[in-house]
Amino acid sequence: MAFVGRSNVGKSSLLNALVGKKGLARVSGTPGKTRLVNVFRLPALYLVDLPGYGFARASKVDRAGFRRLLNGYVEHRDSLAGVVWLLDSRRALSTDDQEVRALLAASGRPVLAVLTKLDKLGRAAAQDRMAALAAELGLAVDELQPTSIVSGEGIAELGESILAVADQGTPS
Ligand SMILES: Nc1nc2c(ncn2[C@@H]2O[C@H](COP(=O)(O)OP(=O)(O)O)[C@@H](O)[C@H]2O)c(=O)[nH]1
Ligand SMILES: [Mg+2]
Repeated sequence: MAFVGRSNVGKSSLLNALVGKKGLARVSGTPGKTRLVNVFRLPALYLVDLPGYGFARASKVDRAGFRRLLNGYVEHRDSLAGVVWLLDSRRALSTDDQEVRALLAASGRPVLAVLTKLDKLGRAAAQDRMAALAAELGLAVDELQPTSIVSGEGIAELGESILAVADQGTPS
């Protein structure tokens, strides 16, 4: 399963929360830090932390390189069971998000849409943002998985969903 999302969305934090090991994936206050593909081997599957996109200070060459990496991974990686796509619950979709969304849709891969940092919103604001993002994505609200590494909300549920997708992706 590959983890995809803009820089600073909380990918590494979520990977650590899922695996239950702080510091396994490098969490950073500095956007654009993860420039390598980090792979975490679990008993049932591999979790792949792809570099974040949309980092404002990244060079054109870096951006193009990232785009090639993501395209190649999503379109050609035979062993890819699915994609966990992270969106910040507080933000509207960026242009990069829109492009990645089109790429994921075109790939036909199973996609788990995850909202991060729900603890930063109050209950009413969280409901509003989830409805707005669902509408923007053309999804039902219950197709978005809200998460927070602070409260632990949604981590176990996401783990279950990942295992279910990985299971379906395993050749028999
Ligand atoms: N409050 C809060 N902060 C978070 C959450 N997830 C990540 N962060 C913070 O967001 C920043 C970026 O996280 P990181 O995992 O490095 O993002 P990445 O660039 O997508 O890998 C760090 O300061 C994290 O502590 C969350 O659920 N709640
Ligand atoms: Mg990271």
